Amino acid sequence: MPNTLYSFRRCPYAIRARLALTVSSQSVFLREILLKNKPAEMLALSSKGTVPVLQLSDGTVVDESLDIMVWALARRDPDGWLQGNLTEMLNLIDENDVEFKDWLDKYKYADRFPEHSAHYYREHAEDFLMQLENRLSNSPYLFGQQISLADMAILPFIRQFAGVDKDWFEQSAYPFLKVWLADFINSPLFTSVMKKYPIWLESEQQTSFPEMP
Ligand SMILES: N[C@@H](CCC(=O)N[C@@H](CS)C(=O)NCC(=O)O)C(=O)O
Repeated sequence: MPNTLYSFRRCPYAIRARLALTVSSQSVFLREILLKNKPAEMLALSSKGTVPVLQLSDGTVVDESLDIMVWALARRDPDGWLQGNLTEMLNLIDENDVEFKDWLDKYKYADRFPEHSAHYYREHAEDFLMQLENRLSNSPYLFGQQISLADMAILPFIRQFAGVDKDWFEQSAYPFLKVWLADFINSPLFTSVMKKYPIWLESEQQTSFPEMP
């Protein structure tokens, strides 16, 4: 059995895993799932029930998106995503995954958090955006002249943030961040990982990912 990835197209964690698997040319069987109807096979591998989940052919289960990225890049890292100050990168990713993600969820689903307004949640999320803008005003990517693990781990979340209120984002004061995001969204790599796949059903044929050209 080849490596198998349980994934959900729009999930930013699953997107970052697919980005790393693709750039490092690690082929997997892709199982597109529905979060509201998770397959028993996936829950048996990882009971916490989050995507992405990667099952390796030797049976090892990797059920954290960042671990999947690092696993793939450790095997092949043609664009040098792991080059640079890894500790600092991991710190920034952690800030994204813990604090920023929390504000992003509250901003996105503000009706579920009526204690404060969407505007309030967005302002808190903006602390992180300002930090990124500051970095990007000094260099084209978060950690210098080339794309790194940090860019690819964080970009899917900034895309989600921008999509909550596109008009607001368009007029916001983050020129460098906007270029960084637009370049990512228009890249062949991002386009390739956002291809739509039918929901995986047990009886179905396996879908290979990434697709070979
Ligand atoms: N720390 C996990 C978080 C993954 C995560 O929270 N994924 C979301 C979807 S974006 C999920 O599966 N949520 C479970 C659910 O909605 O039931 C990782 O990095 O892989």
